[in-house]
Amino acid sequence: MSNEISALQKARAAYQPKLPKALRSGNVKIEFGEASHPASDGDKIKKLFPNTYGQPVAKIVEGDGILTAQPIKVGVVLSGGQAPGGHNVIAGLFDALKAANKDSKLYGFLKGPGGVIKGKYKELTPAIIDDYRNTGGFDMIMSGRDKIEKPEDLAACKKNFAAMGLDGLVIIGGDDSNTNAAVLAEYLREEGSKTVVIGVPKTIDGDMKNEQIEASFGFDTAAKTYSELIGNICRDATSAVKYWHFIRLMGRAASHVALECALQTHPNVTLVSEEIQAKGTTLQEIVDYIADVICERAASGKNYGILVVPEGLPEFISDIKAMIDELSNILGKDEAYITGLNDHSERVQYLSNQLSDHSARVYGSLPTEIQEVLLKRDSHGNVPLSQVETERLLIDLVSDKIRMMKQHGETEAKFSPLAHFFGYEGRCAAPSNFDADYTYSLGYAAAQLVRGGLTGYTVNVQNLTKD
Ligand code: FBP
Repeated sequence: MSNEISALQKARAAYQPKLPKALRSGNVKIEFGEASHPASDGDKIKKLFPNTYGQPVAKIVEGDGILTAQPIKVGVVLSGGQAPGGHNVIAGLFDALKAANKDSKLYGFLKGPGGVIKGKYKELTPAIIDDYRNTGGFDMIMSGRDKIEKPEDLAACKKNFAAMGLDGLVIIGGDDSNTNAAVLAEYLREEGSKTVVIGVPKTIDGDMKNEQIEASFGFDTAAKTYSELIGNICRDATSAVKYWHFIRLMGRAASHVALECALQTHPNVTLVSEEIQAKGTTLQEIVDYIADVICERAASGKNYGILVVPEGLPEFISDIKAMIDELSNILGKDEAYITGLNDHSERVQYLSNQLSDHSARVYGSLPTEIQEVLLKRDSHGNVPLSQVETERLLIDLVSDKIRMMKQHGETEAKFSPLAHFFGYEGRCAAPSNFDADYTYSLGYAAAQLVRGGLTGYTVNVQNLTKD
């Protein structure tokens, strides 16, 4: 690949992300507020995190504080799925550390948490950082989905940090990775290590939100990128007037991406998993609903349209969810045996005998590829939903339904479907100005928490657009 960068890349590289007023002043302190407490399971969490539970809310404000101005060494790791702005978190962290003391050092752990456990890292120099400012992707140091939770992995981290003389580690990741950050922070404090751990919430899925976190970074850019693609398809559909486009969007269990894109592009049908779950809708009811819309549009001469479906949908359809839960239980007990079976049909036969009658019927009605995907779990126990081609499943089932309706003379609809999946196309787009500013500020703020010696905190920036 050539090292030449395009005019657009040059313009993005020159963009100076905006910081909130307090961070801009260069003179900050940390103000402590009320003790924090989890929304649920307080007692259980307190037992698991005796050293870091209930720490006071910390706010970074302008003023003279006791944040260290000594040179410090900080590590950073990108974890989980790519999200636009990850590089700017690192750039913000780097700039803040250097602004406090030019001799401070930032090390990037390679390929996600696995790099932290193995002690694989590189020093991040000004030249490296400059190459990646305002760019999408996580390729500066790459990402991974390993967990840091086994006793030997935690001990390996402590050893690596001691050898590096690390004052702090910043973990940029989703809910699973921030759980990792909390576990590591607790362990290191218990062990008397000087390394503090700070989490930065990231995911395009938009489902890491609470009173403090208004949005997770990457969501804004990803939703805009997918919306542009969907908008183009809408125009194509109304130009060609002959295709129904079934578009699946990434977002794991949450429908936030699908809903945001629907608000931006107005497709004919948008399925929202949370609504489907709340109503207890079955797969057949969804298929009937889609077929009705297609037939109604056909009756007014429109044999084309757009349907948007969130990737997490299967887990929210009542009968499929029940079947996935049963499968998870069976896999929990017999995974080695099931994956050891050579043949797909042997696996289906075995599972059909173990599943309840209804779930066995639902499982049996799915295409082979989907049956196989539902047997996989990632290292955090999630079904790899991005591999379930829900749009194709719906196309198959809706086609059957319309064929039957035609046979009964109930419709004259012409149904020519096309399937699309947008996920990886949006996760590494250049960050929007919002994500570029937000992530740079997150990194800048994380540096202040490390300078303050805080551990077990998740960083957040509020009211970014206000002064
Ligand atoms: P995170 O939860 O790690 O942010 O991942 C987000 C995501 O993009 C999901 O939307 C998607 O289901 C998943 O990653 C895909 O995972 P992978 O990158 O392992 O294929």
